[in-house]
Amino acid sequence: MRILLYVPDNHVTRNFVPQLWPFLLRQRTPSGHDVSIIDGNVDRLSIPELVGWVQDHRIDLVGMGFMTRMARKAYDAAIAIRTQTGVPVVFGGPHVTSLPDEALGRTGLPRSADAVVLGEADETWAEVVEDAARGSLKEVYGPDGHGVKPTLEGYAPIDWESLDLSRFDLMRFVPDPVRRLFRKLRIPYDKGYVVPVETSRGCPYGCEFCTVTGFFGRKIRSRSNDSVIAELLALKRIAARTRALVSVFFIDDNFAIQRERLKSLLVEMIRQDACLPWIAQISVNLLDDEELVDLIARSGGRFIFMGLESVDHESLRATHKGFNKPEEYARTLDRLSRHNVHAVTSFIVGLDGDRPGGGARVASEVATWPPVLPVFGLLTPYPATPLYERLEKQGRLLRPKHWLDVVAFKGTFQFSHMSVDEAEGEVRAAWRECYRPRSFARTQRWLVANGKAFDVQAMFLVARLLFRGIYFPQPNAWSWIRLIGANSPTIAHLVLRRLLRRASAQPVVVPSKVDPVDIFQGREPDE
Ligand code: B12
Ligand code: SF4
Repeated sequence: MRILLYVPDNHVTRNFVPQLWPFLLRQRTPSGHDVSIIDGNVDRLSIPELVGWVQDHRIDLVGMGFMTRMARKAYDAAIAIRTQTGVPVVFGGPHVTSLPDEALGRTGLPRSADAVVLGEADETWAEVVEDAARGSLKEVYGPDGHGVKPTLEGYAPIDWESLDLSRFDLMRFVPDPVRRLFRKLRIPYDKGYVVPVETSRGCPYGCEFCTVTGFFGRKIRSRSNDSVIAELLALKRIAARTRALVSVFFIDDNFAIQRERLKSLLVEMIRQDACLPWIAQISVNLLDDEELVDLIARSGGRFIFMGLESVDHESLRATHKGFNKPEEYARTLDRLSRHNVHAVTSFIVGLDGDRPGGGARVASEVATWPPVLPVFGLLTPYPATPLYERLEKQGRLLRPKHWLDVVAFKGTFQFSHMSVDEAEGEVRAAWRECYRPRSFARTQRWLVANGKAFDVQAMFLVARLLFRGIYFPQPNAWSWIRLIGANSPTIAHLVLRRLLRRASAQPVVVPSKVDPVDIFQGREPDE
């Protein structure tokens, strides 16, 4: 059979990190079948284009996996494929696991999938493919409707070396003049990839809004260190072969949830020279450990994504996240920053303790910390979460099927101390305050005053421009020019300092092969 694994886009943001599931399932497809992958977040095909692709490539089976906010696109695309080509469509992933009946046409919506796979499909996918090849797909895969929880002990490394990653090359978005500037600044990369790698699944914390504990379970399952190291070494080979800056996104829900296991992995990475710059998600409470932070830094850890959610105890308690202690945030961020590890701090607006003025309050707290990349979202009740169930019982859901009509940053339920308009306004206020030109300038001043290298300064500047662009989309070149103009003093400061330093240094030959970790190492090549 010819199989297409398709990731529907979310209409709103693009993301250029490949989704892991299609690569994982491709590897678990029994031999004798051809698997193609289209990630709609990168190749944003319209539905007619997708149907045309399925016909042109004579596809026999389509698999789609999606989060809640992509469900509408998935349903519409699947209906078009099924009715116009007759090719069967199988759904999997967190949304369909929560609401299988919706896709099977049992809730009043037209049927969109021939079959749904509940939970983790590592072990059920081969059966699905074989059933499809025989023309006898079942409607539902997964025991008792609860899904399978595979052990990750025998997890084979994803064979990234045999895959074409060019669609995910981030450097292709860099305009030529900027590339030339990169060369002048001796940034030695032709390509840039962020590759997802998982080492464990599960999280015991059970925050009220999160689907992870329900979907992956409280019990942590992990891969062997050897399997992870083999994958990292293969990525290092890709980096060296293609002059690419390959960064790894460890997509584990809570990378440090088993601290000793993580430490042993990081020690092995260092020992076996399997370090690449990496990003991971770690709860802030788990970073109160100097040894761990030191290992994170030495193994290539550069950014930690942490769900701080709020700076208010009441709001944190309301969402079952009382283990976050706002009074400890600054100390932890400072510890990270001393090791040249930085944080993407995620906040949720609209928690039950939140009140008008909260957006500005968070922004003023953030301004007192070492620089971070703050992101803000409006609390959204995802199906099958304790939050969804509570709000439903309390009669507070304003759009109970909000995924059928996703509007970014739009309220979907009645907040406890704010109107919907007020809550939406607080999100806007938080973004605006944290991404004002003066906040860019403050970040740059702090980095210089604290002796952070050019690479770190540049990384912050670029990341802050991109993050700002996600919330305040820059629809055309002119709006980017205005944004860059507004921040031109900061940009000029950064570039001039670099050029002046270079002018005063001896000429250095650009190395043909550079360890990708170097660029983020916190030291400058000419120092
Ligand atoms: C990495 C990640 C991201 C990355 C995505 C980049 C990337 N390339 O992966 C980033 C940081 C950008 C991101 C953003 C968001 N994310 Co996210 N993210 C994750 C995370 C941590 C890992 C995803 C992953 O790869 N998991 C490992 C793979 C193996 O698991 P899987 O994808 O579930 O696949 C398995 C099964 O589901 C199934 N399966 C999946 N698809 C298919 C398809 C078929 C055909 C079959 C048979 C089986 C199958 O089999 C797979 C193997 O067992 C998950 C949490 C988690 N642990 O999954 C959240 C998660 C997916 N994200 C979530 C959310 C809410 C978001 C955001 C909306 C947050 C926000 N408010 O902005 C955004 C939306 C981004 C967007 N593009 O629209 C939710 C989704 C909940 C839901 N019901 O929709 C999750 C589950 C976390 C949570 N807190 O609940 N995310
Ligand atoms: S700590 Fe993170 S992954 Fe775990 S339940 Fe809370 S939000 Fe979800």
